[in-house]
Amino acid sequence: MGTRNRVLLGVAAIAAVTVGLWACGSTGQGGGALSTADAAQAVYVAPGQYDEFYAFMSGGFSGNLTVMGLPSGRLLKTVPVFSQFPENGWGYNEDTKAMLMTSYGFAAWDDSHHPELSMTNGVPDGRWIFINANNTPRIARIDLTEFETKEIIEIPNSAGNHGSPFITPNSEYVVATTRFSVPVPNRDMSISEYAGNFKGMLSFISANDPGSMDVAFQIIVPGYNYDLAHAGKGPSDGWMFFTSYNAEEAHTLLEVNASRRDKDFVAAVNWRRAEECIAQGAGSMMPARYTHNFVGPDHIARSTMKESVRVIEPSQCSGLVYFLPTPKSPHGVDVDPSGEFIVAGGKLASVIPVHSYQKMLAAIEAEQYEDVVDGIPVLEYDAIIAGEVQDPGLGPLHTEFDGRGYAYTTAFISSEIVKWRLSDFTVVDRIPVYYSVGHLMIPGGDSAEPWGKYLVALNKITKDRYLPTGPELAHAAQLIDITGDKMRLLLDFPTMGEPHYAQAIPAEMLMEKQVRLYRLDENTNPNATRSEADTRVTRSGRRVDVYMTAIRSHFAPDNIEGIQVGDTVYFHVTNLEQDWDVPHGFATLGMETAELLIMPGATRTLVWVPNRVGVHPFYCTDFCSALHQEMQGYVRVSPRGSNVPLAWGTGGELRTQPIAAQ
Ligand code: RUQ
Ligand code: CUA
Repeated sequence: MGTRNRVLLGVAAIAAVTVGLWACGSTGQGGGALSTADAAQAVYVAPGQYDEFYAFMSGGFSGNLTVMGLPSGRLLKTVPVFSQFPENGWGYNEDTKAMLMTSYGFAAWDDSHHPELSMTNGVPDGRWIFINANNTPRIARIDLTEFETKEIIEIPNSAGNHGSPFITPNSEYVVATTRFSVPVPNRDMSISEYAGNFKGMLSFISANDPGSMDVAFQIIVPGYNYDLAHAGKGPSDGWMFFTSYNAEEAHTLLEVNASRRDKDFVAAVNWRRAEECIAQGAGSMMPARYTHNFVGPDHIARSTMKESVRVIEPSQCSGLVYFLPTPKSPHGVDVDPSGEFIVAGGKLASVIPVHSYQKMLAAIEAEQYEDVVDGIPVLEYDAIIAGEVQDPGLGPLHTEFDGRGYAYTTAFISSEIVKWRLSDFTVVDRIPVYYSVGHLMIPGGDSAEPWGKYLVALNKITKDRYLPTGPELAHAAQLIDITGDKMRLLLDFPTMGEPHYAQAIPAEMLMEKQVRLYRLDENTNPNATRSEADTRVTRSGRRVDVYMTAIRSHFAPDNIEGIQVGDTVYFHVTNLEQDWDVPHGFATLGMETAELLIMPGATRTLVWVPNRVGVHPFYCTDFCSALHQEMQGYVRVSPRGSNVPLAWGTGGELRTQPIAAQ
């Protein structure tokens, strides 16, 4: 046996031991035996072949979205959303900086949790995907013909935008909940005055009209922690269900103080009723500053500030909100494909409670209330419960559906996926996952018509699953085949950041409509240069504008003189290519920002303030052609006040702008 084989065996042996250690509490059964060869076959995508699904994985604390292929688990793209992304200049260049503006100022980072595909008739339609920013509350819309973030709306009166951006069946709204209740309006007050003064907010954002995302209305609710949400569908279309915990209204050591009651609430909101009440004048406009950022047809992002938002109190609109008592500190709330069952994952509960939509309606009709809180009726638990899933694993969190009558719930503490039957709430299979699974994702698994072939477990803890890489390990996803009676583990694959949640859609729904290039004759960017003949450099006081083009394999101009230390130099670079997959990059020595990466036919602007005298090379950063290494240029930087005239050119004499004209 060669050394290499011995090493591999050694690694395998260690892995086997540590798996034993970390498979804490998993019940051991399940995971229908599958040979390695069978599993490999099931996930193998031959060279040149495509994956069956696009999977959109939230980037978690990377703030972005990653696109992976299923079943291969291959990384296809990172779409920057809420965090600056130096790889393509997102949030660094002049054209995209405005996307990261908030009412607090420029936010370079956020924490994204839940990608949600746009829907038509309760089924993902592949137009857009939305994703939330948790820290500075925002929702983004990403266009799925370009895989680019096009719009971001900030959510006022909110803090910790966790239960977001769950979508209604025809994309009328995406929602946002405040995980952290805060004073509304936010003001200087003692934290000890929490009870009664800190409020929750359930926000409905109109989503179906690109360029016009806005907070349609907010519903003010008691000061609990609002965690997750899902829309009703089919018969329950028109309702949105939100989990809450901390009905104790604790403001310190929630670990203990928010776990005292044995039930918290699912808030059921009748959003059609909200529309009626608003039409009749309910609610009022409250001053609130929040940004709306949008990339226009010229590919330039602009940020505008909104000044007010409509807020409704449940007492102003009867029949708007009901509380469904739910054990215990519920986390996920998921609605089955039929729209009848509302499944809540009680982190500390020993069963999975399944509420019935029909029973809920009947209980509302019969006024079967056990209490009323801040004008919100609390329905009787026994009147609305359809059933409880027994032995669901420890720490049930999230549930998705396969469209064939089964539900799949993650159990965080016992590290397993539990499969149960919707007809009788009986557990029929379970499979251990490695380790500590949060969300799971079945393509279309929260929709009216799941593509129930695969399940992806999104695990929080990796430990020994991959080659160790120092203290920080990539998060681990696991692909599971759910086509048979027994779930079968197929593949482990690493992910970027923390993919809290993911969604997936069949490849054929997106691949044909991908934009391959931007047409130069449709480039409306005011700084575009559509031909080399138009390239130029202008000075106005201390500001210099360089109108530059890039094409295989040169920049025009590629020699520039007459720049002075302390000038503000705008490089407006247009990529003249009209061919798929030929971006050019741009970077210059000593710049204090990220590169430009310019798609074919597009224009991007980079700002540089040279701070020392000398000749500064610039170059193309993306290997675009055989002569990519020749794709370079020089900027001469002279001392401030120098009499070197502004001059530029490519391949010949420099053209000069006389000093007098400068
Ligand atoms: S959740 S911590 Cu989606 Cu289970 Cu964010
Ligand atoms: Cu252009 Cu490399």
